[in-house]
Amino acid sequence: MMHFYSSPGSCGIGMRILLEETGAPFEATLFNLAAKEHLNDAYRAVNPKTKVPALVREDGSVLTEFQAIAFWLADTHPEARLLPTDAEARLRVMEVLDYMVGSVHMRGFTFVIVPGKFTQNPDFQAELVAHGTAQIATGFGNLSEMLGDKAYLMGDFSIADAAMFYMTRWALLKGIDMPANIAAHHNRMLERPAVQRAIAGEGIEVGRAA
Ligand SMILES: N[C@@H](CCC(=O)N[C@@H](CS)C(=O)NCC(=O)O)C(=O)O
Repeated sequence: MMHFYSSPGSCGIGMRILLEETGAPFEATLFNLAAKEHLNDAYRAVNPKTKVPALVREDGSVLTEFQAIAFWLADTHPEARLLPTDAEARLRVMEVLDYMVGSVHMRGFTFVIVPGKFTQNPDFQAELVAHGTAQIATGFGNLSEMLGDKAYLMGDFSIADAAMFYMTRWALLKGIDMPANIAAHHNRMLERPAVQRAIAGEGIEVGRAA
């Protein structure tokens, strides 16, 4: 059986949603990142990058990085319809996923949520939070344009929506404003049974957007 490594409250919720969407059986190990539970030798042997999410597949091989795991899950579970089949549309999914993970998450939310990873100086931390907050505003602005009046980023649900959900959850927790269509996307995601199972599995609270 596959083994999923995550942490409640992390970006791992996005991947767990996709696992639940496939219906594939998996076991999970959940780390408390703040307590540095993921920085142990056993997990270093699984994922030397010591990040979550990571997925150990049935054959024992390990996949890391959100985009890679998501594309693999989608391609190996075509019946779950997590990715368009058209080459151009798949490329657009890759494009928006990379933007969300590489820019909005890494250059935005990371600075807002864990500025203490970068500096112990409270003034510098405040600058990082301000910088991250501005990056998130730009990011949500661009994502709002991409979403438009569609139900999901690509029209139909895809792996990209799971990534946006982990960030809309963080935005709610941090009191960060979201454009109305992004807030509606968050609430729409909450209606999906796979999202509800993933939230229960990670044991987290997820609010509705106003
Ligand atoms: N590029 C990685 C990023 C994953 C990542 O940054 N995960 C965070 C949680 S949201 C993490 O593992 N943090 C623990 C740490 O940095 O020690 C991906 O796309 O999966």
